[in-house]
Amino acid sequence: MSALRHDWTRDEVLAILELPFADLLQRAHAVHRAHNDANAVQVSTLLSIKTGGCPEDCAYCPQAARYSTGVQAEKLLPLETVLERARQARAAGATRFCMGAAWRSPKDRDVPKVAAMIRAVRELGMETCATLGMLSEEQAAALRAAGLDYYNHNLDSAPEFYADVIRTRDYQDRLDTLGHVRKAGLKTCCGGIVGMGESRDQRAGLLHTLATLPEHPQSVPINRLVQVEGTPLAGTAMLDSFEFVRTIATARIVMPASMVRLSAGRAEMSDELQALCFFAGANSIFYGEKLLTTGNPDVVADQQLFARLGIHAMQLDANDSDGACTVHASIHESACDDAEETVTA
Ligand code: SAM
Ligand code: DTB
Ligand code: SF4
Repeated sequence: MSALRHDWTRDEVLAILELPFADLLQRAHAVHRAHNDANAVQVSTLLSIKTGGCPEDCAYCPQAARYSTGVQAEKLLPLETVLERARQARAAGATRFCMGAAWRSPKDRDVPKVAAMIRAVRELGMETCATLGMLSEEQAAALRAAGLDYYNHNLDSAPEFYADVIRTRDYQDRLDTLGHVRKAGLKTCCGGIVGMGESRDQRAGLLHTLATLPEHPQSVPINRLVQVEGTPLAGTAMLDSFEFVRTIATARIVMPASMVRLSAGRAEMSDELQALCFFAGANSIFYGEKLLTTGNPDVVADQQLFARLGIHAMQLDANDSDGACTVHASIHESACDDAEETVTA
């Protein structure tokens, strides 16, 4: 097993991203096997606990109030609703529950409400993740005290491309929040979006920044832009699928022990493309018909895909998440039952 490196140069990362496709995949898969179970994929469910009306200007985002995207602003969901959705997600085989809020940053009065959600979801034995915008040190500590496992805060793009996408807060704000999250003892979930019109060199720049943070983010979501009518990035040229796989493979090579999450954009991906992403080292997906506001593949399609690929849903380690988590139903068994008919049909 190779040691983790934090001294990657941007040129090295670009050189990996540019390898001949077969060489890149071979290398990424070897790294993946050395560090992870190559046939296990974690199943996470995402819930928007506070939708729309966001004051920020992220050019990709359907929840920014300033763009007309048809997303209606809603208040923070009640605890019982969140808990019910977490129970449903667990029953469907998810081991991780991620709560997202369309905030620039949480108000201090919101933190105890979200903390109560985290506590309740964790009592179900699920790993928890939250993404609520920028956090102060105190807010990060309060979420950790409630039992939060991961905090998601993406860098989104290379430093030099960032201002083409977001103007209402800068890259350093994001790095500062990540520092507060690490200081509180939370695991970081930090990645970005590709397909926003950035160059290959800028995709290398994003991966380089992630891989040279003081710690590799334990979780690295790679999103392919979901183009939503009304956002400034709607109509951007679609990223080549092989380029997307290259991004996943490079993330796996430079951050070998991190969870690399095949995140937004799966609804527009073929099964074959997703299979290549898993081979290249992706080991988590969002499961369930919706991401935050946009669509995701349906659950049966995902179960069948896992069965056809011989992939099983990753179980939580009882030692992880401070021992609070138990083993849950795998979607693999039900997927295999379905697969008898599906695969042989
Ligand atoms: N408001 C908080 C924030 O921005 O940090 C949390 C929620 S925000 C929706 C979480 C992440 O979703 C963003 O950082 C971005 O990476 C991703 N995202 C949002 N809209 C997307 C889209 N249309 N396509 C792909 N990823 C998207
Ligand atoms: C992340 O990197 N991707 C997820 C999660 N973190 C919160 C969000 C994807 C959102 C896609 C657009 C939407 O559904 O609104
Ligand atoms: Fe707001 Fe987050 Fe969307 Fe940006 S990505 S507009 S901060 S919800």
